[in-house]
Amino acid sequence: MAANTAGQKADLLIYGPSKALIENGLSPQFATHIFKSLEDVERLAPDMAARIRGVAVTGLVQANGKMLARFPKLEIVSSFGVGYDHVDVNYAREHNVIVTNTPDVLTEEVADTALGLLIATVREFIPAERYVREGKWAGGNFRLSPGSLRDRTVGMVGMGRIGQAIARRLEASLVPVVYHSRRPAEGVKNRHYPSLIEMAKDVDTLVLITPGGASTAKMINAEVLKVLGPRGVVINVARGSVVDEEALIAALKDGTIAAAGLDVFAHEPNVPQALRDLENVVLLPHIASASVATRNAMDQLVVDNLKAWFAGKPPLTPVPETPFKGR
Ligand code: NAP
Ligand code: 8YV
Repeated sequence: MAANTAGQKADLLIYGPSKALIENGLSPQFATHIFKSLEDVERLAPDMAARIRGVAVTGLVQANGKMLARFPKLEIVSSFGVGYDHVDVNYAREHNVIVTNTPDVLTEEVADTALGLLIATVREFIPAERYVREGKWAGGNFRLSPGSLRDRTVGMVGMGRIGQAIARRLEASLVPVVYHSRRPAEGVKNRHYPSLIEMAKDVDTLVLITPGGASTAKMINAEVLKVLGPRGVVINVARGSVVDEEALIAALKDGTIAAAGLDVFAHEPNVPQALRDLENVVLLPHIASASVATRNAMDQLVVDNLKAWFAGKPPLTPVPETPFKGR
């Protein structure tokens, strides 16, 4: 319940970047304690930590087992973002803590970004735009792009909610799509490759949209890039950890692949100088879901999961590792 039998409001930790919608959404009903970083949380007094029953994680800040263990009465972690590799779900499961994320409300926005990033990368929109700004057009037309979507086959790495939304867009653009994931996706008719390397041999474009974490770490490595080949394009809207960044930089430099479009990086917000120096890569600052409307919907879902839980209802969007099994 949002209040205990003595009528006291439940104590919640709001952890991560400032979010007015989350703070204002929770503060009327809960006793909220706002901490921005792991270092801040470590300074939280033990008697206060002992009262915390819920955590709102407002961005990509680490909620590891050591941090969560500070809260012995913790019941729920409501995390912003559909990806939750920054939350220790093993700790949560072992301690009967529910973790929720924000699926679905961002799916179409992220898919839009993926398609835009692919087209910008293949058709060289960024240098073309710079050409106009720099007043060079009057001196002659911009070069023809060597790349085109017309002759490409996309191999999706991940074919979940967002992967399928990207595939729909590609197919509407008459681009053939196949995919790799550990199991065939239910109801999806595109060809499934159980082996990533076999798929990379058959396609020239990879669109990455898996979770981060141990099972996908550096799955796009030098071997995958080599078989993708010199026409190869890699679009990453998943997590930076999914790509071996060093191997990608080397492959972009020596022509092992043609180009990449990246929304995510291994050590955000730091992007290696070697990547920033390359012309054949389009770099975005992790903005795939970053429109006002979509981010508001994600913030609201963080709030609504906590409200539902403390009203005695099931959480709205628990992650598969911590399913709701009743109270
Ligand atoms: P989802 O519905 O859970 O789909 C995940 C897909 O990845 C599934 O097809 C899954 O299939 C596959 N997958 C998982 N682990 C894998 C592995 N080890 N090897 C191969 N495939 C694997 O999730 P979603 O809603 O589409 O979101 C996907 C991810 O996109 C998020 O977790 C997040 O990391 C990323 N994302 C990024 C942004 C951004 O701002 N750039 C925004 C939203 C989401 P199997 O389980 O059968 O393998
Ligand atoms: C967010 C994301 O930008 O949902 C995800 O998994 O990566 C993005 O939508 C991210 O959570 C940053 O806070």
